[in-house]
Amino acid sequence: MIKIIQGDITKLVVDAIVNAANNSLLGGLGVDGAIHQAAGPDLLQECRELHGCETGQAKITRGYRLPAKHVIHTVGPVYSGSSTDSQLLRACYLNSLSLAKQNNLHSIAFPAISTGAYGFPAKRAAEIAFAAVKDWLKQNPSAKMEVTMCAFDNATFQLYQKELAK
Ligand code: AR6
Repeated sequence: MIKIIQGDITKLVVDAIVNAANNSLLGGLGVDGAIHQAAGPDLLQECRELHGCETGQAKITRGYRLPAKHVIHTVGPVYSGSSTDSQLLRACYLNSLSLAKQNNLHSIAFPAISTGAYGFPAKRAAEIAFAAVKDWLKQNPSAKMEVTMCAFDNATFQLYQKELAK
């Protein structure tokens, strides 16, 4: 099942929220900064032990002071206009969902990965995100995964409404 909301992902009560991180996994601005701020310093300490993350891959930590039990850290592509951008963005969604399933989680919330500092055009990113999630849910019905697509700004929320209606 896919739900959409507009708001702050750090407030969501789910098994895992996804962080749009960078390769270092040592924090940053945007949603990454908000998640580390809300989770507290123990999150950074656990992230240090992960030794970074490749673009398109995902790693899991606990959620610490967040209402979410876990954080799945994924690294979106820095938008360059090449076709690998789309493949890597799709991989972020698929790998995060598979990691959630492997950890027996049943609810996950995603921010609009790569559409802030990393410059991915929001409309194309929304299309890729929804196609990836829909494909994964179709292929993994036994996971009983509840997916929340969290838009921060109203423009992204409107794109998500259109994608959900498709
Ligand atoms: N809840 C939900 N979405 C949010 C929140 C929030 N609290 N805050 C921002 N967004 P960005 P990226 C939205 O830049 O493009 C960091 O420095 C935001 O409006 O956070 O993947 C990392 O360390 C946008 O729609 O992530 C990396 O260096 C979306 O989250 C780099 O930025 C993604 O914007 C990653 O860039």
